[in-house]
Amino acid sequence: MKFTLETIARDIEKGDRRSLARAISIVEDGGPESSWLVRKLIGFSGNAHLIGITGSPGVGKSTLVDALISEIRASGLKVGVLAVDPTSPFTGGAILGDRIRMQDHTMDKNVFIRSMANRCHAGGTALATYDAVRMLEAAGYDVVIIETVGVGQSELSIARTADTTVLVLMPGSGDDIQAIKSGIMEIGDIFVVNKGDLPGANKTASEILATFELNGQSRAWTPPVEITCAEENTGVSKVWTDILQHKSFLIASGQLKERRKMKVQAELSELVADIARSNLESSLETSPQVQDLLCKLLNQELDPHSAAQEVIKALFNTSHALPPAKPELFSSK
Ligand SMILES: Nc1nc2c(ncn2[C@@H]2O[C@H](COP(=O)(O)OP(=O)(O)OP(=O)(O)O)[C@@H](O)[C@H]2O)c(=O)[nH]1
Ligand SMILES: [Mg+2]
Repeated sequence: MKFTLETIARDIEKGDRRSLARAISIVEDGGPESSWLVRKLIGFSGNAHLIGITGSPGVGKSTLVDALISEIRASGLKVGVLAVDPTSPFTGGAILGDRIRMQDHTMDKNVFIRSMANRCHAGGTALATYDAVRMLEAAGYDVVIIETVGVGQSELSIARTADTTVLVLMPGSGDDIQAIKSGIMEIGDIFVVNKGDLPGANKTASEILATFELNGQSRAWTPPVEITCAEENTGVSKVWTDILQHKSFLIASGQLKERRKMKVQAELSELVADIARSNLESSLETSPQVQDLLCKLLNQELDPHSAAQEVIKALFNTSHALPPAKPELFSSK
């Protein structure tokens, strides 16, 4: 079946779910069609509150998201969920699990849940996530939840796409507490100790609070620490209230603008690095100038530091001409 990029863009604005799903696949693939869609819909983006839910594997993020969806829907808002796992190729089961767990909401036309495919490099997933969020915003979603596993570099870059980041732990998450202490995990605006039905939840919550004192800084926003049992929907409404309060705080303090500025900055530098990388890869093969540099490097006529400077000059002096998108004849997969 043939679809045009024009009809996809038009139908997204009307909130059509099939077009939205197609658009997200397109931005996942990247390329000129993706750029075309983003350019077309950019004016409709920027309006959703973005919530990042992150934490180690199995702490109950998806279960919490599922419970949060109900809270968000009860307040009449449209909610989109992107489940992203950039690190592991072995998450098929977990992602399927997410879908099964969240199936209560599949009949609700104001809930859109989507797993983001694993991409070959870290920047790819983050970049695709930014654009997938834009598609959801263009389709009128008020809240977008981004679920990511873990606390590594690529997850952090995804966490940075969020306005409010919720860090989920569970009783006995000693390694996570260490990570918070050492500053690796200083990304939580709200902390949740899930599986509050298991022993040790209060202890874990106090340990998190103790790390705030350890860090010592007086912050304008003190992250609340909630204990939940997502499976039984206990404590989840408190988390939603915290998220709303954090949003108000971000707006009132001017931090929302600041965070979004950092975000576009991060996106721009990732995008430029991405383009530079692919330009470099193709010019390594084809550019006579680069071939000449390689030759000089090989013969020790030039040092690699100077060669890199030359390549950068060459890469940034040539404009990266996008191949044209085919808006009329796009064939959906
Ligand atoms: N006891 C208890 N178990 C829970 C609770 N919430 C979730 N679980 C269970 O914990 C397991 C993992 O839950 P998920 O929601 O898939 O966790 P996750 O963090 O999304 O996992 P990944 O996406 O694989 O990292 C499942 O078996 C859930 O049923 C809870 O509040 N209490
Ligand atoms: Mg999950």
